[in-house]
Amino acid sequence: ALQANAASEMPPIPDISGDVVQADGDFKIKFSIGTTESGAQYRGLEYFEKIVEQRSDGHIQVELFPGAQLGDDLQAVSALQSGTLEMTAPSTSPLVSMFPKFALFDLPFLFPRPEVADEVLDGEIGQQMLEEASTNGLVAIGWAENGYRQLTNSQQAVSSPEDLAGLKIRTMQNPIHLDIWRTLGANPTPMSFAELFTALEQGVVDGQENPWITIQSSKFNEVQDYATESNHVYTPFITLVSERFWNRLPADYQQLLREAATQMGEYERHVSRAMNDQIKQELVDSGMQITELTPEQVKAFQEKVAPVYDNWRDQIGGELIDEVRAVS
Ligand code: EAX
Repeated sequence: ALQANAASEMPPIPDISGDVVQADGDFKIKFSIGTTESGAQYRGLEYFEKIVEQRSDGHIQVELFPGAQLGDDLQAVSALQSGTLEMTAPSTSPLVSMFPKFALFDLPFLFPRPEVADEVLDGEIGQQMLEEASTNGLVAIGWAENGYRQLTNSQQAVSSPEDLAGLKIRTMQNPIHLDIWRTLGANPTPMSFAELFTALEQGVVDGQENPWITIQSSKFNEVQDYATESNHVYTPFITLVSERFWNRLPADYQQLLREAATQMGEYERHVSRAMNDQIKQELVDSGMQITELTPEQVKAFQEKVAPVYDNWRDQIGGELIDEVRAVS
């Protein structure tokens, strides 16, 4: 069982800077996320709530719904589209069916360091992606991070692609992730995040992959004995607003939400990274066996999974991939 209370050791929520924004009307934002209250994402949302409530002088109220209680990533997005939910921040991966270029972020081993992800997300490419995702009833206003994904399973230590043979791995609802695990020799199956804990507990799947902080905050370590520090994909969170709600907001409040989303994204990434090593250690302390890979072992995964780049190059755009690789 989990002992340490990670939340208490998270970097504190910063003070709010910025003037009060005067505009007409009172508004309520229900903000739903898939990860639970003890994760970095929720901490970021608390900061967002504080900024928005304080700078709107209480005229915008934010209510937080963690742990997929209002639905998983895809369900929350469709609630935004129909206008029954105001905000959510899903992993980009389940949205690839709507925004094909988001497949960029699912390419294995694309970002060698978090700073490269920052440069891409906070630069022109990230801006273009936000604009492209601002359609179909959605307005995209910022980036945060889920982070580097790590493999866990209930069967055995994994240090090579060969060790994956026959392992049933849950993936996000995303065709690139399916391709990755098939190419590596595992037996992947897509599944909603909301169903994942039970599926692991009941042995419907043997394993899954998520960042350490999400593994801990969802208690997957209680039903998974083995983990591999694979860092195989870096997953961003994208901050989305319902377009129906957005269009009711005065422009000054729209601008306030944009600023708050940017500040949340910076802070949440800081929290996520500051917590990463500590949480990995807490997972070890809780009894999880974590396999760290040597550079040669990482290379074996990278070489085996390389064909995935060719399979998705046309959909993503070769130039875009080359541009990102040039940043690295
Ligand atoms: O909202 O589905 C998953 O594995 C993710 O971590 C989820 O997007 C979190």
